[in-house]
Formats: sequence, structure tokens, C-alpha cells
Amino acid sequence: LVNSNKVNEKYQKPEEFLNKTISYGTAGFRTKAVYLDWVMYRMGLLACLRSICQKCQYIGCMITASHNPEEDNGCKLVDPLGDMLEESWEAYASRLVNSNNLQETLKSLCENELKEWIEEYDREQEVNKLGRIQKPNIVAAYDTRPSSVALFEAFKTGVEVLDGVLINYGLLSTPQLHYMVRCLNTNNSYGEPNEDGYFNKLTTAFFNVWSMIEFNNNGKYETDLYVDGANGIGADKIKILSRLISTVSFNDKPSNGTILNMHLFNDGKQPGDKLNHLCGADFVKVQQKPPNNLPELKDEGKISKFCSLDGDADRIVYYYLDNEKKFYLLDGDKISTIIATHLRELLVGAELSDKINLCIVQTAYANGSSTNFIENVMKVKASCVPTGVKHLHHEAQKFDIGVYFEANGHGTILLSEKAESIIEERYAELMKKSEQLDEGIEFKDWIKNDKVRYSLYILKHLKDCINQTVGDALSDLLVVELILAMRQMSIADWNLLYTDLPSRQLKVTIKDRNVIKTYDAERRVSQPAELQDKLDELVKLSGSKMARSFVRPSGTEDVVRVYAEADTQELTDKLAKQVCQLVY
Ligand code: 16G
Ligand code: ZN
Repeated sequence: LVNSNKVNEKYQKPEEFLNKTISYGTAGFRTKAVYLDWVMYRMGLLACLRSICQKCQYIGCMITASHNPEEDNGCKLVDPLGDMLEESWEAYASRLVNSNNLQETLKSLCENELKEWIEEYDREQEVNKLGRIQKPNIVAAYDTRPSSVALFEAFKTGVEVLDGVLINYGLLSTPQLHYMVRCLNTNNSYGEPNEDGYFNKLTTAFFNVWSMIEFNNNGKYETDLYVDGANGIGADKIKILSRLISTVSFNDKPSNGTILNMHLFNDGKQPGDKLNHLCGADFVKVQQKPPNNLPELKDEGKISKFCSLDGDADRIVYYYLDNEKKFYLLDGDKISTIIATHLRELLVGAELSDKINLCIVQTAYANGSSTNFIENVMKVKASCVPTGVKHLHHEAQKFDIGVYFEANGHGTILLSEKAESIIEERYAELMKKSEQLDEGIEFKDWIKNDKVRYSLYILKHLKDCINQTVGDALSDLLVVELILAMRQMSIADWNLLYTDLPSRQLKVTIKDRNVIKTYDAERRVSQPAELQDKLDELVKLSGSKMARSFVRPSGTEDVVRVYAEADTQELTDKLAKQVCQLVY
């Protein structure tokens, strides 16, 4: 392998990068797309090495820059079970990309850190010479950015250098690609590794729950949902989902006559539409206002339910305007609290709450009111970890059910093997019993008439509606809608779960953002030494008992981020500004 002299120089590192280092950060490599082709080429090599070191299982490559501007792009690798690239490999990625002698670095990696695996691979190749030769297996997909296809070509060239076999899925959302990787490596037990399989899994689970819901005229659940597609890949995928949801006949399941109607806007197909520009989940969350092109709704006086996806459809936030056009945001914290509240009730209902524990994982950006609600009202454990999905994901894996969401709307729910098997076993018993139902008793009534049966049934199908590999706006949307429908809750009711403290996010550009070091899940600064004391002083003098503020170097932009919250927006904004001046 190491001696394959094919390393091709087409995608040479440009001169201006010879003295620069870039790192595989929270979301992989991400920058202006014009600087990326040589990076993608090298990531093709790395993806092959990763596959070889995982017994030639499939490794994924997603080409996207998520919520960042259309001119940006990026690349992240996906590990065999559909989760993010293992941390030790982030360092290899950075080494390979920053090397000024690619051949040498590749050789050094293969002969040192990866030696054992490479030798095993070479041995297998020798043994299998006459039979089927195992090759590195890679799958890739990209979002709708104009630069994505050329970057895919660069990645492909890299994969070919190391004789990898590459499946190109074309246009997918990030969570869809994660799903494909998991399916491919688990013999399809997670689902079929194609787009039909993905939608089939989600919609089947959705209908299994939906068909149990009794809709009545007094219920406050809004069946219309207005979806901001961020002018990106999420818009294309919402179209498919919405068509399936509204046209699928409920097969043998009797329809309850009610349909979830999704209305898409910012679909990226109108003149002037630009990815993430004045729209999408990040814009709505950071600006705390609705996106452009909010549909004009005729029904005055009626509150409408909106949500926004981000550019690669792994984030979602909800919002509505009241009759005075005041804007209310239901962010990742509101999503995780409603999901966890409902799951806990189901666990109690299914008599499983002593066997299956539940935890909510947040970051420093979680609104103080949400943490207070989780700990003091729900009386559930709230864990706080540093920003970045991988940290939340790892923490959530420590529990039987880990619900994790970043305030920005990225999140999902993880079930441990133990939780999965308890639910599956009990559900199988339930199905067995249902085969012996007396004549005249409908399955649906039999389920509904008993709290334990009902809770177990819903738990099982709600869990199947979750994309457990990574946050997925489409799956999260369906789960939230099911929960709101089951609770007959309007978006305004949901918002009343607790009241957010006003908050503000700002950014400051300084010479070297990495002089700031944090600890305690980024909530406190350790360096520069005097910064935390001064920050504490500002918080103390802010005039608000609830005030809280922190600063952290961004993992994706060359800036320092500042966050503040307090009793009133005015005090919050003042505090945020003062902290910015402190950092500057
Ligand atoms: C990346 C992270 C996201 C995090 C954001 C913070 C992933 C897949 N994405 O987009 O979770 O919230 O970075 O960015 O991990 P920042 O470090 O620039 O504030
Ligand atoms: Zn995203």
C-alpha cells in the first residue's frame, strides 16, 4: 500500500498554504470552497486509511458547510456506525492535510501509528489474491452548494489513489449520509441503504404512532406546519417527506382522517434564492427573528407554526408569531425538554422507569431557564458538555436514553443496547399476545385501552422514528409533531413549558482567538488569567440576579464568541457588549 507510487500531484497544496496550518475542527475541515480541492483529495486518502483500519467497513464523507455561507464548503468523515470520526483520527486528518510532503507523511502514518492494521490488510490481500480482494469502502454525498461536485471529484481522485471503492450518493442531507453508512455496515438491520429505505423507516414509524392518535375538534394541535428549507438540500428532502406523509394511504391501518400538512418556503428554486441567506435555523436562532419570505397567511388571528432547517438539514428550530407579531423561538432546549418529558411519561406508563434511566445533555448555550426546568421541575439529570455534536453524542451514550440537543437545534436521542432490547423484547411479547385477541376486538382499541400496552407501543414506534446516528431535522420534525399531536398541544402551549431568559450572542475578532482557554464545559475561562475575574465582576454588577455570561474561541470561525443572558433583553444586551469590550 505504502509503496503504491500513485500519489498524484494534480491537487497540489497551493503555495499560500505551505506555511499555514488548518485543523480538522468540530465539524471537519471548513472554509471558502476555493481553498478546498487539495484538502478533499487528501481526505480521500484518509478515508481509505480509516476504512482499512476498520476491516474495510464503509466510511462516509459528507461534503457540506452546513449553515455557513454558500461560498463555503467543507468535509467531514463518518465512522462505521454512522457517528463522527473518532477523535484520535482528527489528529491524523490534520497531519495529512498540513503536511508539506504528502508521500512522506502517508508513509510515516502507515509505518507507525497504523502499522498493525496496514500489515493485516497487506496480509489479507496476499491470502485473497485469487479470490475476492477486500478494498477500502467509501461512500460520499454532498449538499446543494455549487462547489460540491468539483470537491467530490477531488475526493474521488484521492480515494482512487489507494484503490478504494467509492459509492456516490449525490445530493443527500448530512443525517441521510450518516444513516446510509450505518445501514451498509450493519447488514441492513438499521434499514435499507438507499433513500427509499430512509424515508420508509421514518414514515412507517410515524404512521404507526399517528394512527393511534385520536384527533378531536377541541384539541389544540396545529396540523399545518410551515417549513423554511434554508434554500438547501433540506428543502428537496422535505418535499419528498411531505408527499409521502400526505399521500401514503394508511394501508391496513385505518386512517384517523387527519393529515400533517407541510408547507415549504425558501425552497432554493426562486430567482435570487441563496443557501442560508437571511433564512435557515442558524439565522433564526442567532438573529432571533423570522427568516425572509415568511408566507403571508390569510387566517388572521390564528397562530401558525413554523420551523427552519439549516443548510444540510441536521438542525431544526421552531417559532411562531403572536397576534401582535411578536416572535417566539422554540430552540433545541425546548425541543429536548418536550421530547424528554414525553419519553419519561411513556417510561412510567410502560412500567419501565426503574429499568431505563433518562438524561438530557446540553451545552453552555442552553438557556438557564431550560436547565432550571430540567433539574427542578422535571427532576431529570442535565449534563453540560463543550460545544460540538461529538461531545453531546458521547455524553448521551452514557445513559439508557440520552436526549441531546444544542440550543441551535442540532440533536437527537440515543438508546443504549440495554434500553433497545428491553423495549424490543416487551414489544415482541405484546405482539404475540395480540395474535390471540378475541374476535371483535380491534388491535387499535386493545392497545389504547391499557396504559402499559399503549405506552410500550408508542415507545417502540417513536424510537424507530429517531435517527440515532446524528441530529436529523426531518426525523426531529416528525418526532416533535407526533409528541405535540399526542399531547394535543399548540406551539404556544409548548412554549409555555418554561419561559426563556433573554439572551444575546455576539462575536469579537481578536489577533489570536486561541489565547482564550476554557474549562467547566466552556463556562469558565482559565486563560488569560484575569479574564474570568473581570467577567464575574461584570455579571455581578449587571443588575440582574439571573445574569450569566461566557466567552469561548469558536471552533469554526476565526472569532471569539460571547454569550450573555439576564432578566431583561436590555440588561442582556448591555452585559454582552461589556463582555465583548473586555475580550477585545
Ligand atoms: C459546528 C458543530 C455544531 C456547533 C458549532 C459551533 C457539528 C456537526 N457541528 O457546526 O455542533 O454548535 O460548530 O460552532 O459538530 P462554533 O464553535 O463556531 O461556535
Ligand atoms: Zn448543519
